[in-house]
Amino acid sequence: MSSTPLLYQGTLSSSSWRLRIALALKGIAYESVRIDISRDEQLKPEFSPVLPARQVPCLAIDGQLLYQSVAILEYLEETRPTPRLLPSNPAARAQVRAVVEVINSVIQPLHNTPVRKRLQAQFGLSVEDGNAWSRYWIEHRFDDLERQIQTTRGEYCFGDEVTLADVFLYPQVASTVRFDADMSRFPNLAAICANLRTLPAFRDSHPPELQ
Ligand SMILES: N[C@@H](CCC(=O)N[C@@H](CS)C(=O)NCC(=O)O)C(=O)O
Repeated sequence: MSSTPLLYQGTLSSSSWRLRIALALKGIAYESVRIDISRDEQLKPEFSPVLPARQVPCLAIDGQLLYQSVAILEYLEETRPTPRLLPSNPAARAQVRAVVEVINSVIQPLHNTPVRKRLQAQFGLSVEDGNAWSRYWIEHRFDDLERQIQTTRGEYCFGDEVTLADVFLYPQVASTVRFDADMSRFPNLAAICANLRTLPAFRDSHPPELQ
């Protein structure tokens, strides 16, 4: 395995986007392989040795293959702690991880491409109906995030230091344009993302399709 980290990432994949941001923030140089989820390339036999869960992202680093973005980001945080993306205070760390979990486990699975394709195949939904279904869940959960972050935010989700909460929020919000979510309902989330976009690690992380 090469000593340069290798990121297996998906076109338009918000989970992969989190890693691009964190790798840039931590100054880790890497190479990457792009996998087209819309064409189900993650299911190709040639990728099965490197995508254990047949999902992206996966990161080959330090002689091992890691998958699941939360696990990968925690690994990077432990092995390359500068700059810190998790606060040192345990209560603050739990708050950051809670936002991470809402985005990772509650929101993203409900707009994952194969989930929307399954709605079409099993229930005969149109692409537009599938997008509307995802949009409903995104906006429903953004209502909660908007309220929570109102009390913790500064420039970013938690005060004026970038944390993993921002690393997860930014791609989630930026991807949401694909589902026509009404961001005017979420002024705190929108303002935080505008602030994040001034930072090169966030600004330069967009996939070509979502500049
Ligand atoms: N919780 C996982 C989510 C991974 C995930 O859902 N990845 C999507 C792209 S964002 C994917 O690979 N979709 C194809 C599939 O599920 O078959 C992570 O954070 O790594």
